[in-house]
Amino acid sequence: MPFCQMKRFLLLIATLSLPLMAADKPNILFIAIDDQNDWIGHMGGHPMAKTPNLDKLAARGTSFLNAHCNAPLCNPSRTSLLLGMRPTSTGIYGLSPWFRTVRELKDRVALPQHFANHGYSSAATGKIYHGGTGSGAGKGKGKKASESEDQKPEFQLTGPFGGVGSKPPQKLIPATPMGNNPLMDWGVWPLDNDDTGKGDYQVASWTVDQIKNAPKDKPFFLAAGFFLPHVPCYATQKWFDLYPDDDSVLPKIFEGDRDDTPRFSWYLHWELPEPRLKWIKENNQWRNLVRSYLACTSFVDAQIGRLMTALDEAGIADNTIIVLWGDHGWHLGEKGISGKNTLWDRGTKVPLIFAGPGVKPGQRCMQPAELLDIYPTLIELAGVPARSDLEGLSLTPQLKDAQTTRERPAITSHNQGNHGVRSENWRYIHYADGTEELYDMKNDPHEWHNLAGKPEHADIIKEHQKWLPKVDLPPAPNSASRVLTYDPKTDEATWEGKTVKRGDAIPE
Ligand SMILES: [Ca+2]
Ligand SMILES: [Ca+2]
Repeated sequence: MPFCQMKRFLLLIATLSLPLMAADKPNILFIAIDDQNDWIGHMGGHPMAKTPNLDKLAARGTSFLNAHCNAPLCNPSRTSLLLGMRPTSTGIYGLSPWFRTVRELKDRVALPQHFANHGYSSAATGKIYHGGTGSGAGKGKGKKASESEDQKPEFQLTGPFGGVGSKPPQKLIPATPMGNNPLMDWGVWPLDNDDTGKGDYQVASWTVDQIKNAPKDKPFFLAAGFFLPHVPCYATQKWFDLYPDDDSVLPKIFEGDRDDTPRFSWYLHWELPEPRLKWIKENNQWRNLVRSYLACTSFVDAQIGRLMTALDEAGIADNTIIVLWGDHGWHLGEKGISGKNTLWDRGTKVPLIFAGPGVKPGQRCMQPAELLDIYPTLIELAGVPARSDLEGLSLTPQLKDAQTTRERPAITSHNQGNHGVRSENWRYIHYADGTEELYDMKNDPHEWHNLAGKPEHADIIKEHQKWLPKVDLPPAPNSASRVLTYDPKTDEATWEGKTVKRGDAIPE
């Protein structure tokens, strides 16, 4: 048989056998946690963090303890993960635009769509994309996906939006600087210890229903996106009771830590609703914030436990790949700030756990991994057709043997020209104005002592510079919120449309 006829014949066989093969494929349970740093029991980011369900999930699979987001902010991180492209390749750096409004990305096949195109049913609830299950990014900025009616849905079926849920009538903490944003709040809520009114509780309930009623003739791609511990960090009293009400909960900080970080590091989070540590301390909110964040993490952990129980009870745990990820880290006083938008481990390191068929249980992997690796990894694990347009690396070698070297470091970008390169032992940061940081992560895991500029480390820096993105696009049209640009000719930065000059005082 001539080659092209043979190819056509094989294609026919493949097409005919598709429904049968699809039923044999593993399900995917895709779990996202918003703003979750490494304060997870087995990850060791906080010695008191109580996450028994995430630890059980990790024991059933492989947990990456050196995994990093590709952008330290919701919209760009999630866009990168779900498209399998670096933020520097999409130009999506801010909370807007929703990527479907960008001409080059409009028809790009996102991860859940790829699975739906290959025999999977796809469903989602809560915060998967920045705009939930696939509408526009942000409120009032950028276009909603519904404006382009020919657009394929991101998911075939969508559930509740989730989000904050039950809210106190007014903020529980004093007015915060830089705009007193209503999201900047935390504390015990609701007061009656009832969790059922919380958005994340409803997200879990809907997901449990989907698991119970999953069709038997088709594998599923089911996505559950939890909102907490994103601010406002409201949790009921029982979750606070897991943590001592004293200063032993506070993270370690180093006074004067920012003395050796370049001024440009401030530009990345120049003016934000998230209060600085100075305000948090002055208003006696540090312990409250830390306990609130931990309480929310434990609450979300319990919701994830409900999903795992549902999988066990439905008898499909053995045929379901679970992937769990956080979209970026969060500072709780470290380096003088709260919030995200940084290129240090506290801002970039995230939980990343795989469990299920093809994943060796009980492994901890120290190799650097990136969230955009999830797309090619799931493709390989599930045996759906590969794609040639993905920028991540499949982690299946590490899922079989956690010691296997991954051929490159993890790279996080926050706007054009600002990149963090995280290898097994080092973190190198390059800012748009050419300033740099280097940390010895083995001996200085809190990144307190910037070694850039010391001649003995010139080779290490050079080695890490090799990995700076070769494609480094300016912001996509209609970019807004957390967008930073820099003009080397004038040495002026522009943060959210406002010029920042060398002499300007750092906003508090
Ligand atoms: Ca987020
Ligand atoms: Ca320092």
